[in-house]
Amino acid sequence: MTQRTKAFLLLLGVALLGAGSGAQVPPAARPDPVKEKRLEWFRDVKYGMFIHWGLYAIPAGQWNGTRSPGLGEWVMFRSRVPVKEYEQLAAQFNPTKFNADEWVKLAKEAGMKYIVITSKHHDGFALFKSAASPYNVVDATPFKRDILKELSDACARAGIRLGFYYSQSQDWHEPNGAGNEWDFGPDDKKDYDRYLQGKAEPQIRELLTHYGKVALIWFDTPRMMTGDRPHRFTRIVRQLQPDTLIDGRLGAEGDYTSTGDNVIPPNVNGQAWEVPATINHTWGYRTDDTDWKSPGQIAFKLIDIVSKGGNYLLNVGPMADGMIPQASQDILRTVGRWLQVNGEAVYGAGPTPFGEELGEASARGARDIRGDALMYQQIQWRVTTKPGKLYITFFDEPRAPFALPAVRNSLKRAYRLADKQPVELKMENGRAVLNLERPIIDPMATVVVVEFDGATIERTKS
Ligand code: FHN
Repeated sequence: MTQRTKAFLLLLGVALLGAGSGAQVPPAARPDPVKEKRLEWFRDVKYGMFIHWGLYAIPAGQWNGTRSPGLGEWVMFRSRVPVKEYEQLAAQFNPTKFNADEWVKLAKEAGMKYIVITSKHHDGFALFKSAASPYNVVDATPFKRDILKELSDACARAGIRLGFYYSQSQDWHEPNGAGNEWDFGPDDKKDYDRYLQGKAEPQIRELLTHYGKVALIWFDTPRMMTGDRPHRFTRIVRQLQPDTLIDGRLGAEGDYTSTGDNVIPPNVNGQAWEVPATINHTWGYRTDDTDWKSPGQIAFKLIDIVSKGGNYLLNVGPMADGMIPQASQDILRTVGRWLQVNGEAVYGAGPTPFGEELGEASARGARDIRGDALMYQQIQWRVTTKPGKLYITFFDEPRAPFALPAVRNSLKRAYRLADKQPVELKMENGRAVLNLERPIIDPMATVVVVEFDGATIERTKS
């Protein structure tokens, strides 16, 4: 990939964690043992599948023959479609090619360890049977099948964790939900608690009651989440399923931090966090967005995130017939094949003990508009760790010999993870150096394992 071979430097803002439209609320500084226990699986899995699916897959980025710019799932808002018109899409929703087992199989082949699906997005339409609102897939569509039930059963069969995205604040279908000011007037004149108590809170109860063990609830865009409102959701979650995680966009402290959409923080962060990200540019399907990230870009982002201590929640936007776009499937499976061979460097791996490979602060002390230092990102190599092992992933053929940062531990041996072939490792001027055979084994990403004495790396003081 030319980006990598040229080894160019990207300018990135520091402290992006928490930036972006929906992101917020860093967790408390002092570790809470109950929360840490809840988070154990989340810290290990590293890579999940986000699914944005709903009525918006039918117009797929157009309204009445006119292109509706922006995110596919925002078509109702962008084109100011009246509720009475938009809700007619429900009568057309008949995804006969939907097969929950196929979706779960794809996630597994992709190497993804958890799935999060939109149970109700901002348009207010629920992909599950709900007594709280008839605007749902079972009661309002010819399809009549409970998508979440089928998906949760398929996940249980395959042993993969399932979480539910739920738009708690914005609901453009409801007179008192946030966001729809073209049908219902200004948000500040609405009886918002009436909406919360009449639809959102009961639906969260339904999600936590009818679909088995729920891995997490992924709240989003916390508008008007003041006073006791977010805490009412927390209480429902904790009461019904105490192990269910709450993301970082409820409007009160959750279990982990959600970064801004597609925002990868520049440095290591020890708190639990997750990057929600698109595989093209939209979340919900749109016919005209075919600008897919390559498998190499996805692999880089995944390892970059893991090397900083986070999780990557990568989105697919199924089409109206229930199929996940073929391009998404192909990209995910290519990364999945790489993970089958190199997954040891990812799953359950800790962050880099170094940091110099991530980049460096701008020498001129440049700052972004929030006053944070800007950083030049390096993209040649990343490091992840397990006790006694360093995993060095090269995205470019490194200069030979490749000198590791100086450490106190004695280094025992080095080998390629993919085929276990030894890599020459020797000491030169007090630094360990690797001599990799050329060309490197996998130009997408080659992992070299370096085994060392002791459980963790101790840096040499400079
Ligand atoms: O408005 C939503 C958007 O449609 C999408 O669901 C993303 C996913 O993180 N969240 C909001 C914007 O941040």
